[in-house]
Amino acid sequence: MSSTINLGPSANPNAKPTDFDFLKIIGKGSFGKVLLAKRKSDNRFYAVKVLQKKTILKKKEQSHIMAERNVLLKNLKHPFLVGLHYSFQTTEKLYFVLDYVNGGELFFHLQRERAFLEPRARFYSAEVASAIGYLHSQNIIYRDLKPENILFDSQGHVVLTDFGLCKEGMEPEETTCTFCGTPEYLAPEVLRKQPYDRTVDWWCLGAVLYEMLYGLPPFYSRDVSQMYDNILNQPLQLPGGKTIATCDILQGLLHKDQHSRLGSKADFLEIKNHVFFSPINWDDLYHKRIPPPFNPNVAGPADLRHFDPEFTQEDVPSSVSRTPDLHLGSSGSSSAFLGFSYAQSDDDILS
Ligand code: ISQ
Repeated sequence: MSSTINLGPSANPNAKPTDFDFLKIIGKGSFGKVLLAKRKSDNRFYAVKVLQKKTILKKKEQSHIMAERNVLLKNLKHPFLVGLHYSFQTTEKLYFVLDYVNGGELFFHLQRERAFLEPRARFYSAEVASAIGYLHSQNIIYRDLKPENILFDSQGHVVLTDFGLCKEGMEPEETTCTFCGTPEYLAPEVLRKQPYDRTVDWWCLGAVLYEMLYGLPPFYSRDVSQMYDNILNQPLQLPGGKTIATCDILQGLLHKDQHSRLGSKADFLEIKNHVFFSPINWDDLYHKRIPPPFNPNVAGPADLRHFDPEFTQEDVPSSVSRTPDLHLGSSGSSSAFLGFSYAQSDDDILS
């Protein structure tokens, strides 16, 4: 029933779930779980993302389409994208061995402080923009930028997770609630179910920036249907106290018409060159030569202090570690579509 999936260059045919001790659930998305795991061979910590194959292979006969979009076959690597060490599969599940990032969610820190001052919001939004610009250069639309996908590493640099998810081929896992966690930032064209392009990511960047500066998402209402109506029909409100440059970039990124939105003509270049980012040296930013404005102060790799206890108190389901299904290597794989991507990590020898 379950077919072997082409995991691309990250596939490690020798790896298996019993290589790890699965310790805690540290994240839950609509497509699977992320577990804190300790690799037995070297006692190092990793974030292991586990996906059910059946949720990805939505329809049995879909595997031939979208070869071009199989982002797993791309070698993605960027300083602000979570690094993928390797991947493997069993008959039922896919495992992605990722960097364990323990500085906490950006929005965990934002909630504690209510809002960030402009220089701090500028630094984080620049790192996010840099990662989005890179994904676009690889013909990948993030689409799903949302608060819980923006993490900090131990030094306080941004790390994006869950990029390159191609929604069309995927359905949420039944066991996880689609509406758990913070709702994503929905661009008007996404809400209207109209065709979208890379400019959705610049809308989402605007939404993140707005929330960092004001403490609430743009067009916010406690009533979700009112919020959707606000996104579609109400003009953007920019309460006082912000600079002209800040107001201008927010208006540009949060333009309802995707064709007039900042980034619609020259993509990342337009964002890079906006006056709001004039204090940013983009080359220094990329090379992490700009000191982060805040240090997450983590004790060590096992330090879970910045993770929501809702996740960290939960037990790891035995199905993840028990391996009831036969272990599969990467040979003879069908090139089943898998719209999922991670950046390749530096320090790994594959296979
Ligand atoms: C890495 N470290 C911590 C949490 C994570 C959540 C999702 C993907 C990767 C992660």
